[in-house]
Amino acid sequence: MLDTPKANRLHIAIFGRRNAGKSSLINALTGQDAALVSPMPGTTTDPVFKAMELLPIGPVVFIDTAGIDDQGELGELRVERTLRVMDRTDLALLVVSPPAGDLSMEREWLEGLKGRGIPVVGVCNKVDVGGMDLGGLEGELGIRFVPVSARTGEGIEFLKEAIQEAVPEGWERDTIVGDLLSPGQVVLLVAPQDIQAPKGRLILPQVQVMRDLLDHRCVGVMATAGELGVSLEFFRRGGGYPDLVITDSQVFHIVKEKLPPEVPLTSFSILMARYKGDLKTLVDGARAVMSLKDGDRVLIAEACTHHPLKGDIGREKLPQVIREMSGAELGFDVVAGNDFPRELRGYSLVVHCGGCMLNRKHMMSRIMRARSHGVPMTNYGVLLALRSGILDRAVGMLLPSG
Ligand SMILES: Nc1nc2c(ncn2[C@@H]2O[C@H](COP(=O)(O)OP(=O)(O)O)[C@@H](O)[C@H]2O)c(=O)[nH]1
Ligand code: SF4
Ligand SMILES: [Mg+2]
Repeated sequence: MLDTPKANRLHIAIFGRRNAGKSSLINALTGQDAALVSPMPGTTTDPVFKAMELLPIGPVVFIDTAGIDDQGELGELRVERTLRVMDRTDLALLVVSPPAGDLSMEREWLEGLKGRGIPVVGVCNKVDVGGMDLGGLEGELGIRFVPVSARTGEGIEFLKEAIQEAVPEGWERDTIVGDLLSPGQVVLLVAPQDIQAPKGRLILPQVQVMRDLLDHRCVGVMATAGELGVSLEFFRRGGGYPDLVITDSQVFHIVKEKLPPEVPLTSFSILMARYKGDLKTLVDGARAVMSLKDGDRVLIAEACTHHPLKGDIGREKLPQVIREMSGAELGFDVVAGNDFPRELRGYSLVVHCGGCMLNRKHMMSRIMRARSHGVPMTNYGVLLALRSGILDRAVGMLLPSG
């Protein structure tokens, strides 16, 4: 992801007066100490663009608008600079910290941002020192403010959730696997031996992966598990192995047996979990199943409303799997469609469906809500990968180790 070109990163501009805590906030959000010491008086006060990873949202560029609140003879220059920043902003944070005092500058920024249709997340910083009337602030400026402390980290997960919810449509991760490959690399896709429904077609993840490979000028070769030997023989004649193998989870074990451990191997469902959500959160969530205790409640969430079928995965199969894996007596709630609860804190785990009908933004909002409530979250595919013992290998090349 570090290779994401700057232009493809979400640009988050941070507006706030000097000392509101803009630089500290960048550090708190990214967990890095990379932000910028306040500029010395007299040096340039041009906005600083910093490409960073905002986990788990993804690659972003923070625009630190240091010095943009300068008054006086710099007035005209300030307006000019502000406009230049706003032209490049996808999402804005408006930071206020005590004592709030006169809010004319904040109002001016807010008007400019709203006029451009840029979503704004209000941040009330330095809650550790107190002295801020949050309701009054929200009333004055007409937007919601998330109370945080960049110093102690309080509220930072809630702020990430608010940022994720404000991310404009269209800012979805737009690659499934192509970002891991270079043009010209060859990928072997493996389907189960007896390809099931739908007749005469491939299923959506297979089609999407193939399209993504082509978009990234990679070569996709596809076979069923039955023809795996022949396919690998084909590669061997060329002197090697595929650069990556992506298999259906059902035949993961067969594929794994035939591939040397150094050949990268993953599954369609793991790639889709990464594409739709945050793979690390989902993998950690799956592992949290092992620490469930008697009496814990688990939320199972499906994005579609359909009649529960007998043996339905969400209502019967999955609770059984989770009971077996954890060895605990658990309570289950199942929700479907838009009924994903606002409050998740009563749960010890959330298991979501693959979310093929949700866009990434929607799925990420749900993941961020679970994170800010401190509740582990996983999905069916990742959980089943853990149970069948394929998770470690399947996520090996997709997650930084550790
Ligand atoms: N108590 C407290 N101090 C903070 C907090 N955030 C920033 N500060 C302090 O406020 C001052 C200005 O912070 P800085 O990030 O440089 O503000 P900027 O000018 O908006 O970039 C520094 O002394 C920070 O240590 C916070 O959450 N709580
Ligand atoms: S996995 Fe897809 S089809 Fe199934 S409930 Fe979730 S969104 Fe709907
Ligand atoms: Mg600063």
